[in-house]
Amino acid sequence: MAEQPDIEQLQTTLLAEITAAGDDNVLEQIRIGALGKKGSISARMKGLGAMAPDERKAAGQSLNALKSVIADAIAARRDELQAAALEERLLTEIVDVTLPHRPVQTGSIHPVSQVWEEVVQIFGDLGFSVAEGSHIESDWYNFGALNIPDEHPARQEHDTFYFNPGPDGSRKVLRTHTSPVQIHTMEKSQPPIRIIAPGRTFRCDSDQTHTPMFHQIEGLVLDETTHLGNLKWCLLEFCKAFFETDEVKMRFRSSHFPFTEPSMEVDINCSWQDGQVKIGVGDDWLEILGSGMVHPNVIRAGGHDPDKVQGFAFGLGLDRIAMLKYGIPDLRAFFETDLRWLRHYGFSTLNVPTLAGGLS
Ligand code: 2U9
Repeated sequence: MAEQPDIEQLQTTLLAEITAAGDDNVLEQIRIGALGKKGSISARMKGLGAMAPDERKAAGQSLNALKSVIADAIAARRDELQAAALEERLLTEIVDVTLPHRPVQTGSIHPVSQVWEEVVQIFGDLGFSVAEGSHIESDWYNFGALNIPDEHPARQEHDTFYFNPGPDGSRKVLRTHTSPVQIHTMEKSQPPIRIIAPGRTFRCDSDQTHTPMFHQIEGLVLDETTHLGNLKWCLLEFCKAFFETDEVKMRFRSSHFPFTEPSMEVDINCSWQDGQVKIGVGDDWLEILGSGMVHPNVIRAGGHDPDKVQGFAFGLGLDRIAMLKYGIPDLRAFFETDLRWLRHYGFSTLNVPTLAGGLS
């Protein structure tokens, strides 16, 4: 429809350029050069104002027609180029679905979760069930029922996080050990009781070997006949299974806890080489847990008669035994949520620890 020779010429040139454009960038340059604000067609549009009315009308129509011819040609060429590019990709990017897949980076299990599950498996096999409870407890369940009265030095040792006092003046606490779980269990069940209580515990303490939140597993056995010999056997079986060695030796050292009498701390034999600890070999000793026969006052606080029932209890730090078993040097890294650390020390999600299939 271009009637003026100049416009005809411009159309011919632009169409030739468009046909020759080999990619999207070149096409875009042509579009800007013709239809952009300072483009060849726009420049001619601006010249219309200086023309006589008749001349302006004819030239305006021609320029508008040129504009749409060029815009259509650019769009058509763009479609052609895209179709060609797709065709080329389809020919080159062939997927061989029979090839083995690339390994996918998946999440991993935190060492504490792994060790938690391992300990649950071992004690499950020994006939223990798992009991859990609240992180927030009353003073009675965290201290009083465990034979830790007001003014008892153990209260200071526990570095307790206290909540603000309630309307009755009493203050709740973040549990400093999982022991309240055992008291609640004693209150609502009849012996024989055989439970472990794994969970988070809290103490207002932070340095190289302490974090304000840490993990414990405690155990409780209560029936009419359970004695210290049963305690020793049970803990020996646990250590052998956990450290995956039959060689481990144990040493029971007399100790003191308010909730057990007699009380014993338990060491296992180990050796140190180049700063690395090996369990079950060597003549050094390493403390791994605390234990004892449940104190009569605690049995009474749980609603039972210490003249009729007796039993043992123990407690161990999950973070600590995870470090020992898996050679993790720094406790604080456990809680830094560093993905590189987790990928290094973490465990496969598909490797669920079982005694039959292997723990680790
Ligand atoms: C009840 C009766 C008795 C739980 C016990 C320990 C010994 C012990 C420490 C180990 C390392 C805590 O994480 S740690 O610092 N625990 O030494 N715990 S006996 O005794 C109980 C608990 C509940 C009803």
